[in-house]
Amino acid sequence: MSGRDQTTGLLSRRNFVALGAAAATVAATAAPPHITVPEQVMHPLDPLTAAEFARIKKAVAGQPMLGRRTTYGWVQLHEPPKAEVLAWKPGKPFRREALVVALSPENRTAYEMIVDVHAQTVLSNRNLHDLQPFVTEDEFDAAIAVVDESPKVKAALEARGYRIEGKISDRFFIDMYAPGDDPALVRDGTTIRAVRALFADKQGGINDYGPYVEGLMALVDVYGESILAIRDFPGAIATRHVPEDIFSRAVLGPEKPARDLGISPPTSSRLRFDGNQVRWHGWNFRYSFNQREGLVLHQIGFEDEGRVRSICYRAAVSEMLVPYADPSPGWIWREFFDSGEYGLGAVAVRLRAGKELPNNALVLDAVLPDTSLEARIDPGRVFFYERENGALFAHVQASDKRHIYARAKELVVGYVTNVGNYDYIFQWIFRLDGSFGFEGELQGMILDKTIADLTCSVCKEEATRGPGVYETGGDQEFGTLVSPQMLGVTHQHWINLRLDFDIDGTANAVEEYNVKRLPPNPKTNPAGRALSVTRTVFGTSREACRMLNDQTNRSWVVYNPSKRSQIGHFAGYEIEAITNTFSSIPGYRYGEPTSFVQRHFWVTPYDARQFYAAGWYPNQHPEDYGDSLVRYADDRSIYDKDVVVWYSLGFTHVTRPEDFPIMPSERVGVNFKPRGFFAKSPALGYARLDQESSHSS
Ligand SMILES: [Cu+2]
Repeated sequence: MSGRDQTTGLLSRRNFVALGAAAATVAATAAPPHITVPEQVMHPLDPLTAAEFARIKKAVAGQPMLGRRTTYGWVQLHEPPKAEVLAWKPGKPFRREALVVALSPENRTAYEMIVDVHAQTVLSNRNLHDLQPFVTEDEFDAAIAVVDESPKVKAALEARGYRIEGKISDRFFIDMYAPGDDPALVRDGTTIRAVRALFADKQGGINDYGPYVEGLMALVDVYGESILAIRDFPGAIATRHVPEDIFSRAVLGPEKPARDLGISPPTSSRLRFDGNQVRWHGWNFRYSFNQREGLVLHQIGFEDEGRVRSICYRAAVSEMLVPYADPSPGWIWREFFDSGEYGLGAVAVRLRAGKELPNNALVLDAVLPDTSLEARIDPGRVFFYERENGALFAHVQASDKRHIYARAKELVVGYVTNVGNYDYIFQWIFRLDGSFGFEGELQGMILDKTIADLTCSVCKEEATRGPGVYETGGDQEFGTLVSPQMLGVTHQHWINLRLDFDIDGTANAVEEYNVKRLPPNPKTNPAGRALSVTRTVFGTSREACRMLNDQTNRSWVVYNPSKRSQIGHFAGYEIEAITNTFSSIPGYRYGEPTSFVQRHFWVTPYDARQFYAAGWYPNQHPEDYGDSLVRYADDRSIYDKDVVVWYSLGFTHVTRPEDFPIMPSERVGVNFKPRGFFAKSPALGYARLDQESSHSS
């Protein structure tokens, strides 16, 4: 985790344009011009602006516990209480507060402050003691410098046979991580804020992620700027050149032509922006971008018979977990909380229309603070594009060749977070039928373990003995050989989505649908395939910690128990799994911050402090850390209450040779479909009707 985007722009007033005006002027060219976020605060949920960051900086400057080396790791809008936002009317004043997390190396601790932005005062200040905010860019850079100058690290590398002329970083990519678990991280009962360095042999190539020096790691005391420990476990060395350089045509092979699908109408011409509010074919929502979560959608609603009906108050990726399957000492600590350890928005990078994105994409900048609390423009962080996705519906009446049809046009809104070797595109999909969804595109480079083997060992056995059952073993037990000496280690990716549903108001409920096959009966079920549906309405949060079950086609419906249609149905939205997996975290660990991956579905009553599935500070969390979803899911009622749904979306990555040196994108997703929300599908209005003429074939 250290490949960060360096293309941040300096902030100047001329860089700002009002988004609505600029969006209207985007021409149908392949590369739409750069469009920045609006500077004016128009709504209580708008992200902090450059002017506000300047006020926040002044507000915290006088805090006595801050020193010369203080940096600001995490600064974002502290959202007003939900009731205040819902009661607010345009033109009325509203509160502006910021969360400011300051790191104080002098005091070896961090502080969490709430700042009144208007009044320029600090409302509260909490010493975080043993809680560690996510690691900042500056801390990684400083730690790299410490490692690079360490004679002990150099000696450890040379002891493995490497010759190092000049600096360590001339030969090795010093790859930095949040440290995970390690006994060296706690001294006299106190947590030492640290990062962990690994070493990848560049082998003279451009790609940072060459073969790792297996088993060698350095822990760096971040506040002390010193080596805390060197972990040197036995491990193989890549004795040959590894064809991992993804920036080399010699590795990729000859370039193949790809047909350009042509320029679609620019998405910007179909979107209606009013500040950070977006409207598209009935959909109506706000967006913001922050360091922890990246993109956040607010107040998602749908226009139905002339008024916007609320569906979801807030939707964002609340946490990620990437647990690796290899139990050896070089890998056992690898259980990454990508949000709580790195900040998904802090490590987000730019995507470009006509390059990584379709050429009709609209790409917007974010304004985020740097570690000295100066605002900067992070270009191209949020994208919007329309795409075709097959049929919305279609029918041909065979008797007279009448057609009814519509194509499914979708709006895609997302961002990409670059957590070191992996690039995750997280995007929300809005559809004409009133459904929406979340998709993850998992991309980048898998983490490889260097081993001695040159060929697949289990394949050799299978080739010899034929049909039978085989287990992977030896050095290849926990991964797939993807290239000679390179083992792509098996792992999982878990994304937790937090969706604060407000279906036609805040008082909602949740029920589970299980499809039941009735027992065969000569009278009541003569063919044996009768199906009925069991509906279970949850009473408490604890009851609603649930797993998917494809044996019963399980799904969940969030609904408004006071809002029923003419035919008696509740207005609801159904959570429908597209892809998912089992959890590699075993049952005996239930209760830890990782537990959000041990159930796919969770419901909690709304609580203004519960935003993240592994809590606010999972990085180096202490043993008594109780701030996580598994603890939020208690005996409180979730019936006819303001409920929050948390959905864990997993992918088990049994790596393939084709994932090396760069993996083709893996897709994961979940859908949210109206169930009883509409009297009839809003898709019907898009129907086109015609009839084939008699002489057409
Ligand atoms: Cu993976």
